[in-house]
Amino acid sequence: MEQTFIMIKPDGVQRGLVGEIISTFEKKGFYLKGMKLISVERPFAEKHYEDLSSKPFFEGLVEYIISGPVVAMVWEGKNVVTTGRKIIGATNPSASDPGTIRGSFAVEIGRNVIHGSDSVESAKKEIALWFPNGTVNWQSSLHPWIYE
Ligand code: RTP
Repeated sequence: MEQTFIMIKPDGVQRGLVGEIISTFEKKGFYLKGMKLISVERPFAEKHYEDLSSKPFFEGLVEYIISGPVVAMVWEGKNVVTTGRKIIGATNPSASDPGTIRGSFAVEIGRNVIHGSDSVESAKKEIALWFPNGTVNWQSSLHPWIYE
């Protein structure tokens, strides 16, 4: 089953949105496969965002991510990468649809509460980076009222 990497950024943690975000993914029908509250160091944040290193906002982005603890999670389910991005909403909250996480809770692109992998390939890379020892080994029984 497909997996994605979701991170609640420091603003989401500080604003008390952790429970609501987890609840949104749970209620959708996805399964939580890994989770930790963690403060990351600068080199780690730079590694996570290495594809954006040439962007003018890179330094500010890294400062933002290391400014407080984040909640790193692995979620599993059918099409979880694409659907997870839809639940999160567009990168810039001014363009995020109402009802999405960013559309409901964010104003600024540089304080947009949450990250979600943009492809299955990036999800694999990000999960390996954030959970180098793997995730908890448990098998969720697929809910027959959610998965046919
Ligand atoms: P994310 O990786 O956080 O899920 O975001 P994304 O794919 O929707 O957007 P991406 O282009 O990969 O940018 C990563 C994060 O960088 C910050 N950003 N700031 N100031 C700016 O113009 C700007 N552009 C992007 C955002 O926090 C974005 O989520």
